[in-house]
Amino acid sequence: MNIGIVCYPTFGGSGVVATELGKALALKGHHVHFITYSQPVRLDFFNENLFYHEVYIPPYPLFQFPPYELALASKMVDIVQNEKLDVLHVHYAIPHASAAYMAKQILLTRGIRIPVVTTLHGTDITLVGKDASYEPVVTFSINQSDGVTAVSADLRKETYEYFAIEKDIEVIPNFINLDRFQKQKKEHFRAAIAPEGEKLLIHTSNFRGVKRVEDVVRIFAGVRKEIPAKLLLVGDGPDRPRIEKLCRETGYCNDIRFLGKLEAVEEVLSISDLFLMPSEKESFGLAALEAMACEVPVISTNAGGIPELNVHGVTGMLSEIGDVADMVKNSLYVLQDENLPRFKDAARARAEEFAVEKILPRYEECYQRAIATQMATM
Ligand code: GMT
Repeated sequence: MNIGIVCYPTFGGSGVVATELGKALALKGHHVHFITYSQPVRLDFFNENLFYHEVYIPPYPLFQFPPYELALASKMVDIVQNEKLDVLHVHYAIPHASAAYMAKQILLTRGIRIPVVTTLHGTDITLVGKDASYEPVVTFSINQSDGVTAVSADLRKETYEYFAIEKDIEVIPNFINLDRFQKQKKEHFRAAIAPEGEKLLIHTSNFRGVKRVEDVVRIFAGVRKEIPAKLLLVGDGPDRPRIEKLCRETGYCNDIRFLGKLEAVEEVLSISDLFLMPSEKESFGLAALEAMACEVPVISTNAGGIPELNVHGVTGMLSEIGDVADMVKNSLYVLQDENLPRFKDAARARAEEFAVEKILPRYEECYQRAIATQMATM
């Protein structure tokens, strides 16, 4: 198949999923065309089946807000027509689904039919999308898609609750490349960071409000009061200054390290004992899946789709949003030497259920169905 993938090129979960999907499809022999405003960060190799098309917005003094959606739709028209795409797969509804609708209508006037598959990732539905500023366009463009997928059953439920959706939404969960995300031998690295054999806790995110990174620091402080431990914070974002201040206030500043945006996150996950995900919203929790693949159990909230991944008492433990005391108690339980090995093994075993090889065929089937649905309307 000739597949167009539209996504955000950043470290965010939707961009990572879209890029890993495109890479896996290309390795299977499909031709994959990425259409984004810059090279996706996870597009770290090329083969003969991978193509990248940059969306360019010519600057003009009148544009206080550059019209990205129009430039994107125009680029989609160009690539679908000239590269003879069979299907367009857009990740994150805003503004990709509506841009795809516009491209589809323009192409129709040229006698070209292109099926569009929209994948809903999370905040495009649960936070941004349901805001009245976007809701009518999001509802319309989801309903105009030929195939719609959501990354968890919870996200599908929320989409039906918040929007008047007439389409069937298929749940296709996030997936993981187990060759890359596996425990690596990095003992020298661990010895440098935790020389006294301290337990290592880790959190990775974009440091936004929904991630509740303050709770990460409070959980760590509670654990640190009881046992020797260190905290690794991976990522960056708007909440970082507040988090740094809180770290100083806990008195454990010297046990907390900010590592910034790391590409080889699997290397630090490999030396960690416990992953903290106290999110307020999380449609799936790709970061937790990456940790589990590296044999790191997860202390999380029960928000959104997290319980569809993290199994309470098996791969980690779940608490109510904001219940820091419970998350401290759970962390100390999982970290006990008699408990940790079985949690680590179970985390890896659970991650294996989401191997890319298992999930990829479901996207291929989804494309085939979208193409067939389009044909049936001709
Ligand atoms: O909020 C983020 O972490 C970024 C966001 C995105 O769309 O880029 O992530 C969402 O999509 C991921 C991939 O499907 C999911 O694993 C995350 O759970 C989801 N984040 C939220 O729902 C907050």
